[in-house]
Amino acid sequence: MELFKKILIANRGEIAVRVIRACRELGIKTVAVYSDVEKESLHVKLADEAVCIGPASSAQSYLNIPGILSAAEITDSEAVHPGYGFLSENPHFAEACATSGITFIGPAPENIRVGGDKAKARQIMKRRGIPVVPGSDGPVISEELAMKVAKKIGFPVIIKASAGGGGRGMRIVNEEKDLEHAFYMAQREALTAFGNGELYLEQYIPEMRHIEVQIMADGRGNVIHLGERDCSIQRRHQKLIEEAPSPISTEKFRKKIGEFAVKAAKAIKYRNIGTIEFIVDKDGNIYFMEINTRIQVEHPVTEMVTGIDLIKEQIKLAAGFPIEYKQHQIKPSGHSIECRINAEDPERFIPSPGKITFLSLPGGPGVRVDTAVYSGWTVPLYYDSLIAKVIVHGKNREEAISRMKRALDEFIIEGIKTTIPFHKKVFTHPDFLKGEFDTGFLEKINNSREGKQ
Ligand code: MV4
Repeated sequence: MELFKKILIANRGEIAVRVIRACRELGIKTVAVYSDVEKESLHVKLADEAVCIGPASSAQSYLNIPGILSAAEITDSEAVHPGYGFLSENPHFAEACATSGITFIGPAPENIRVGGDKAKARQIMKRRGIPVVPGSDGPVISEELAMKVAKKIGFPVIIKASAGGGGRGMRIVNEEKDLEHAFYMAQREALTAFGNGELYLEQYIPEMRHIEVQIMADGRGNVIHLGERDCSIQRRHQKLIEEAPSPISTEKFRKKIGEFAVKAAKAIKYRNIGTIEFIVDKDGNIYFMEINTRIQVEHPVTEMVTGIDLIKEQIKLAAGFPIEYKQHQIKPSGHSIECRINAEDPERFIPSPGKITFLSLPGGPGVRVDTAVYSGWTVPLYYDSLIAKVIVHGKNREEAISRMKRALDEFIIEGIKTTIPFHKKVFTHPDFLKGEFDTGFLEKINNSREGKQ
């Protein structure tokens, strides 16, 4: 078996640069694709070749399947890495790559389909004996069925979209009289956002933590997990800070959640790397939530504590190599935290694109910055506002926190607004420092701040 000679990266920004770095280390040539407004972007400068695939709008460039496949064909690329977002979880794209004789670096189209059908994934896991939050068995096809299920499990309940993500089509329902309206609102929202109005229902778990497990599967029956990440610090369903291990984790907890994750991956005959997301309630009960069938933004925290390069692993798995680790060899060491730095107003979280007039990045012991920005580059307004990820590693959580505070202080970014001041505030909050938080943390600290004014 051989690795690929050349890979096309069907993405932009920091993840495109991250993939180029892995390819370089593996001796693989790289092809960047870019839109009209990204000629001067770093992924274009760092790749061995670059192909313009269309105008600024994502729909006509980074989401343009025929354009990307043509670029792969004219450059003799053997494989395509989709990064995250864009076409990374599009089963049609994975299939179209295969049809064109190009390896899609990711899971099988069938794996992507299950990941995108959250009601079905839940049903599969429930039947396999993996704990799920009490709720519907598969989709709720009518408001009447939703009411029947809700009465059985008790209020509050949460209605979620089968095709969901990003909180769209999601409704918390506190009492019986609100269910009918919420059901139709959620259905309409899901239909508008995803072209699919299918819904499912779960008991609402207050004070939940979002904890996910990185898994790796080689399609030969070998599945291992690389430990958990705690992604509970979210705002409007956008993760802002992630860490590994979870502050609530123990060896026993990791073994348990890890075994659930491996079982979930085996249940759908998963291959390549992926993430199993769980809800953990305040008593530590673990429930399957969903499967993410891509490399995730927060993958570096797992890399920092395991020493494993997840992008290289993705590439090797896609080329057909078996996993070269045994579960017992995976021992997370120390603690890692990531802050997502967005080009946004830190108070109101509205985008702040524009020219970066001066840039100086943090460094030093235990600090990693994944970014595609440079002094003089203009942040385009067309794409998501993530401009850098700062990832720290320390021997324990305390050291990781002190390194993150230092790194945040070292950043100098002039010309645009960023969320760095927001992160600095979080890193002084006593509950965050104690590791005592849940997915409601940011709303809570915001409300208490407003309450004082
Ligand atoms: C939940 C939940 C409570 N119970 N599921 C799912 C996606 C993630 N971004 C938030 N999700 C939640 N799922 C059950 N069974 C609470 C959340 C949740 C949330 C839901 C609605 C509005 C705001 C929220 C903020 C954090 C977490």
